Amino acid sequence: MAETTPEKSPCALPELELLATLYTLGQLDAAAHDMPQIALAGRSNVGKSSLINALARRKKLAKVSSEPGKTRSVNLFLVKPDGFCLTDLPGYGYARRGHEERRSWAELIRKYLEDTPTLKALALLIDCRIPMQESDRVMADFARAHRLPVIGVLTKSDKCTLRERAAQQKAWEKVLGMRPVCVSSVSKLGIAELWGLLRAAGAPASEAGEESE
Ligand SMILES: Nc1nc2c(ncn2[C@@H]2O[C@H](COP(=O)(O)OP(=O)(O)OP(=O)(O)O)[C@@H](O)[C@H]2O)c(=O)[nH]1
Ligand SMILES: [Mg+2]
Repeated sequence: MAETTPEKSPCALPELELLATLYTLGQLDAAAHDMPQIALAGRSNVGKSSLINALARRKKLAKVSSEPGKTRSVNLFLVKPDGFCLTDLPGYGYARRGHEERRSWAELIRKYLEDTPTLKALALLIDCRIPMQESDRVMADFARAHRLPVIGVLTKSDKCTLRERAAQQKAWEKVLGMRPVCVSSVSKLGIAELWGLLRAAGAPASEAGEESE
């Protein structure tokens, strides 16, 4: 009889495990920076936490809400067995939080992005349904200025027609220099393709074919 491994059979996609939840600049400083990391950045409510759950094939690993501003911390998820982290960041551009709270989130995001030497790439999540927003362009410029590779991700693609998706991909390709992948955390469109991009970008140096010391 053929040997089966049911728990691994649906796919060879990685598992995610919550490693750390960081609320303050001090906690960021104390966090281990010895692992390659890829950050998920995007406007509030774009679907970052839902995407973490879709990638993990779990419902409640990351907290999701229809209310913008749900994620208030920097959450590190270990990708197993690959050995890099996916980081769920608080969303930017949410006006209804108090000025002080928005300022401290922005500071947390900026510090994380600037002071994580092992940051390998930025997955920039953009709502497929809405026209290009200045805040997303600012984030793309920030990544370019810091020589951080960007993986463009068009979220909530289940809400868009094929024609709308193609138009958004074309428009964003000009800005990002790569064709963004269309995903849906509801239909799971593009999730396997995105895993391919994330794994290629997050692979520790030795696996990516670079010489290790
Ligand atoms: N139709 C559809 N809805 C989605 C998708 N992804 C997320 N949503 C919905 O969008 C809302 C926001 O999702 P979250 O994952 O919490 O968004 P977030 O970017 O983490 O938000 P913040 O933590 O506030 O920055 C929720 O109501 C989700 O159910 C998707 O692919 N398709
Ligand atoms: Mg969130």
